[in-house]
Amino acid sequence: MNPHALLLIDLQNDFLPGGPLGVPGGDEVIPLANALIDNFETIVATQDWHPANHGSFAANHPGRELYETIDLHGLSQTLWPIHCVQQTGGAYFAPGLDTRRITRVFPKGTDAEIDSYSGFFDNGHRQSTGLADWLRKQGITELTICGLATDYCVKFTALDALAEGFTTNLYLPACRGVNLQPGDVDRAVQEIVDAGGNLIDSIRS
Ligand code: VGL
Ligand code: ZN
Repeated sequence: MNPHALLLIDLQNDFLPGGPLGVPGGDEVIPLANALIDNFETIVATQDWHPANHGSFAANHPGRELYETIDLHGLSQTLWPIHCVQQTGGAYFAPGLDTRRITRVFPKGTDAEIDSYSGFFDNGHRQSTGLADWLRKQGITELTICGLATDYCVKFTALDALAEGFTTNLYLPACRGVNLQPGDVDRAVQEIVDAGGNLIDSIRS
């Protein structure tokens, strides 16, 4: 078994341009993700998968504004447009994504009370998705990560991957970010590098 797995982050319709949380250029990563898939044996995908009453949706906080930061049960929470509601089209993988060889999907953000940017843990590090244990059970020691959005779910997944001891590569050509504040994406990439992540711009499995 090849110990190097591909980790695809939130390649879902609602994060593509035109979606409620459309990431600029998000559609451009789909063909690059497909090319990566051809180079790996173990391919894991995360899926943002919220109940309709999720606490990260501005619409569930009357009087609050989109993109405002609130305190949600003790954690700082950005308020997002309604996105990736379970069993709705926006939560499904991008139609162009070659899902046939995805080994396993890890849903996240399923608890209405707490958001989950990382594919490994919720934002309070209270509950694990089981991803790290599953990877270790497969003999995986190295991850190449790409997807959406660089400054949220990709960033926190990569930081947790490093903290969990995985050799972590960020394939930047297939990452796009939100940049709510100018420079957020650049700062996210720097944080990943500072934590020990490798930036890669070519495929090496
Ligand atoms: C994401 C904001 C809210 C992401 C998910 O996939 O980066 N961002 N939910
Ligand atoms: Zn979300």
